[in-house]
Amino acid sequence: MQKITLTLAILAVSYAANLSAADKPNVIVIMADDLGYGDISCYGATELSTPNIDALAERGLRFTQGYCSASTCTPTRFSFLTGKYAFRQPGAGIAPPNATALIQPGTDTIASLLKGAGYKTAVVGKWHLGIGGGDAPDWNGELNPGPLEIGFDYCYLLPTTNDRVPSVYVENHRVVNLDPADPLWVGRKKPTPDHPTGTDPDVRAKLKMDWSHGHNNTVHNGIGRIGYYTGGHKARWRDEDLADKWVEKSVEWIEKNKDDPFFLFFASHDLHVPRMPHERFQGMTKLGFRGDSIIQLDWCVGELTKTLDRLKLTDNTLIVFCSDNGPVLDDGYQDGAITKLGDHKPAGIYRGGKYSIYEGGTRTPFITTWPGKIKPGTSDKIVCTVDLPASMASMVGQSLPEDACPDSFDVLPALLGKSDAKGRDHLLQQPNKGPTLALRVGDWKVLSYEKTAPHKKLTYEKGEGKYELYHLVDDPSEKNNLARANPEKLQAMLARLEEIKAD
Ligand code: NG6
Ligand code: CA
Repeated sequence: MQKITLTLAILAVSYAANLSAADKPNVIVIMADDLGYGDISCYGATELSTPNIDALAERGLRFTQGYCSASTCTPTRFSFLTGKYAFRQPGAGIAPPNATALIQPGTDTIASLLKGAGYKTAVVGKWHLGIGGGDAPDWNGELNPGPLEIGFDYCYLLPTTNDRVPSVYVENHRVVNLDPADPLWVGRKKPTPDHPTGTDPDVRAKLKMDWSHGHNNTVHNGIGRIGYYTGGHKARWRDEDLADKWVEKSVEWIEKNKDDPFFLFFASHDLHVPRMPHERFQGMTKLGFRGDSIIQLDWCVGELTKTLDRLKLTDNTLIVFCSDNGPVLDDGYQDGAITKLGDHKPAGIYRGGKYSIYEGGTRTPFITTWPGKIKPGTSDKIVCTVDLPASMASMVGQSLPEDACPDSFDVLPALLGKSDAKGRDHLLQQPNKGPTLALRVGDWKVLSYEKTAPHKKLTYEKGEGKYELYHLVDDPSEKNNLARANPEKLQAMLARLEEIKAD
């Protein structure tokens, strides 16, 4: 590991030697939520159109083998920020409403590395990595530690997810608009017998969007949530307004920081459930609110790129567009995602989706643009969100501290579409938390089910056996398990997986 770190550091320094100050571009990472490989038109969707995301692909590089590191949110976001696979970190599964900060102050992150290189840094949107310390977040007091303790100068957050309580914004260390006379309480049990929940038949009959599984605790904005909360009424948001808020806060922050190099992590909640886009987007597709949320996401991308144009920052900004995991249709609400699906293929040709260890879980849209620096086209290099910390550090000439970002590879040449770029030669894939893991090496992929997968119920398919082996070029949809037919390859792949786990 040390050798790799040292090599990365040397690479970073040598690359940095060729850089001038003008080569410290602004960096915006736009991470969509639950967006699948086939969900946008530049990746083959025909039932809806995403002109603003397509425009990124037209003037940039569209990756056909771009991955997120897990098929659920918290582990992917953890790995994206820290450059470390989430299976190495205890507690890095899907975070519950009252989770405290998963990434401890002082941890090197993509934000701290860029900050160290003189960048202004911000995260706007979904966090879902826990916030605050102690036994539970102090929702009425200081929410510390949080993003500000791991390299971000500013944050405006949905602290958990849009289906988890509390339905409030957090700005830096505080809940926004919280009235001390109406304190916020978040817990795991109904606080009073008359507390409105989605399981009460009278309440359920009046819901704006009914639940299908889970999501029947506290009702807010006519929608049942995961977890219970009371109070904080003035602080509560409407689902319909979230996307507008992310754009408003991002634009404000970009305007304020336009004279310095900046890094913005734009963490959209679209298209995570409950899919309740703004009224102006409702009904824009024939796919129901899942499709309409994709249009809302596309609108956000358009607002960000328009802002860069207006401020004349486009040519000096590297945008990375990606997703946190693959697609899911029914994720707990009856929103028409299944009934209105028609010919739309959320994961494209890939098997599985969110929660799954198959390609559909992690092979997701991945686009880089930097006009004048990245030649437009497509790339089949393997890149992953976990590589962004090392790659961005390399770009700005920051060497990685020892032991920082251990699983993050410098794939900058691949991200920039350099002709001699290699990308990754191997990649570990994870559903939520261990022990099910997959390893891709070159064109081969092994799936190892050591115990029951954590989300068996929700996974699109079950494993055919304890191990599966696929040749991804001959069989991209992972239909033909070669484990029994090719025991030597299987053993070699499993041995490599064990090596990486022990690293
Ligand atoms: C699951 C939720 C699902 C979603 C997911 C996290 C139920 C039944 N399912 O536990 O709706 O919230 O967690 O999604 O409650 S993620 O994209 O943030 O990982
Ligand atoms: Ca997600």
